[in-house]
Amino acid sequence: MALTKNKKVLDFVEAGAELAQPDEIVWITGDLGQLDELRKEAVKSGELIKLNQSILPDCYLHRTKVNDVARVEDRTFICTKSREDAGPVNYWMDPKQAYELASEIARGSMKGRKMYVIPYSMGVVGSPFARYGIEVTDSIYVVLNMAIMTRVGANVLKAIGPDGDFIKGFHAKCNVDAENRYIMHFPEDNTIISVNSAYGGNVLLGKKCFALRIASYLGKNEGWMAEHMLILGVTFPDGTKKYVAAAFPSACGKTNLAMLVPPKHYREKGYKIECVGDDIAWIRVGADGRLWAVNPENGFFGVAPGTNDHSNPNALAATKRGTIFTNVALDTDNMTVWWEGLNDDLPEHCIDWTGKPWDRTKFNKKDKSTCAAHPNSRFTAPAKNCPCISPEFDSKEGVPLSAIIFGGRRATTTPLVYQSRDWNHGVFVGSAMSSETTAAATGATGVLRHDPMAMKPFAGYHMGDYFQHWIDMGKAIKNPPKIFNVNWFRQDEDGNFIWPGFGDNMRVLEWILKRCDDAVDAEETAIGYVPRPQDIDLDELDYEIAPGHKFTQDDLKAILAVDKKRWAAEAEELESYYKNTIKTRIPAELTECLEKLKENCKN
Ligand code: GTP
Ligand code: SPV
Ligand code: MN
Repeated sequence: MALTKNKKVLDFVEAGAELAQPDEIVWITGDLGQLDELRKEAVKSGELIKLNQSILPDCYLHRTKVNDVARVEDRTFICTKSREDAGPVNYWMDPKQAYELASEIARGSMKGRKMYVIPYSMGVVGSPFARYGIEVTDSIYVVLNMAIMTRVGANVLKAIGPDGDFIKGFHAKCNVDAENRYIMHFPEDNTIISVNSAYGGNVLLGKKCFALRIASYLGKNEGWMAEHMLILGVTFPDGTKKYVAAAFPSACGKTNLAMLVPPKHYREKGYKIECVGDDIAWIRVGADGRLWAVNPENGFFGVAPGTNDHSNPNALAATKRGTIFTNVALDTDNMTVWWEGLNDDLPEHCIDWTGKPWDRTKFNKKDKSTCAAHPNSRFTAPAKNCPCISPEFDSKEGVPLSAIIFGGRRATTTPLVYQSRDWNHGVFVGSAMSSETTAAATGATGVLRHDPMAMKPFAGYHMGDYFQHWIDMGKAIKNPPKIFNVNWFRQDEDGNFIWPGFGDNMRVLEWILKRCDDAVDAEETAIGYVPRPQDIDLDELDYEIAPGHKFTQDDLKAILAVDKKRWAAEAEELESYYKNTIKTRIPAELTECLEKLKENCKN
């Protein structure tokens, strides 16, 4: 039975049903009993595998088709009337053609299936930040994931009201045919259509599709920002708190930084990190002239491989109940999960992510085809499970930002940390980001590409206009956060990470926060302010870059150094990206910064 009298909602659901022709329409109420029934149904059909309920209560495993394991950037479209408005780094399709194509693919695709109607909120229901959506889908996996990742149910319909608007999302898994997979966005119609996939980022339409692509477009028009950023809170020994947002590309460390456990001597002094969000931030200018951020999500869709008790104990703890695992390995001795980097106890009896028996004697870390879990295997865990979740997680106003951090995966060139000179230079630093590609999207990994503000795959409009929006926002912020860039991923000649990373990133965070208070000096270099090596706390640091090679202050010096030759080449490359890719819509403020960088790198 329909849960609302809102005609726009009813018309949208009816149109979806008319097209896809499901046997039945089921409204998701948010009722726990209803979700329980759906879990049972999914276990019966094999869509979910029930895990050991005494070790992992309410946890399930799901395996996708092998052709459907990551976001598909080349099948993700921004469908604006004018091609120019989608800009140079998005794939574009004419909206009329896109609607026709999607209709053709989805027509009759839910025959013999049920269509679920999910009313969901991005943000706390009733908060000034909150935006509402309705996703219709034929996948129970999508329903159960959305129920973790967003706030779902009848109260959302109430908040939309009898005449309110919402973001329309239509998902049909069809035959999960990679050749007919399309993730289409219609920012001018507040509409998203996704067909022939059942993988997270392509089908949990509240996440990347709505909260970044559609929301970035709304933000540009309404004067706010939707960013691919974690939000964390730092508590200082004197009890004060500061908040930081950080944009890193997919699988480049947001979840890990958001839940960081500081080294022992920091904890003993009274430092604490709390997580507000691990992937998306919606940001507005507050009445006090500062930037205020909320996390519009309600759960974590986190990368499993590499997550362990040392790297991210908080994320691991969050996955111990009420979690859906996707494409990890199944330890059949005790019906628990395993992935590369969880521990050294390779399970003896194990089913790999493709559903085949796994032979641990053939395992070779460097060869992906021998891995038990897919490199982009994920956990969907409720945010409330996280031991370090911030008390501000549910705040309707959000948290004020002291710093914004950009960062990428760069084996060379980019130092461990540097600070921009001011807001506009910070925007330039974000626009100049490049990062090595990861398994979070299909295609080759480890390829260096431009990924401005970690938004290359997520800005729902022209990248040049997006840069301009950042510049314009700067004019509206009386008390802007300071902007930094970090790189945890510098490598030695043998490919070892030089910086210890993870909890030890606290040492860099501390310097960043001191800079926000003007409490520490820095060296001015060609690219911005870099720490003096003695200002990064290396106390009790015990890290081996390679067997027999302990990390010392010389290694720190090496990863703080600014190599002008490399940066001259970097600037030249960036110039070509601006000129040949972004072309006409580059703000003058950014070309000025580029000219200054080129000048600074001479001789
Ligand atoms: P998305 O969910 O795709 O947006 O990824 P994310 O940015 O949240 O990345 P996440 O924190 O899940 O980390 C991705 C991978 O990078 C994992 O395998 C981590 O173990 C690894 N990683 C994270 N932080 C660090 C770090 O400081 N140093 C090193 N060497 N690896 C890290
Ligand atoms: C990312 O790829 O940045 C993710 C995972 O956070 S997905 O939801 O698939 O986009
Ligand atoms: Mn992400």
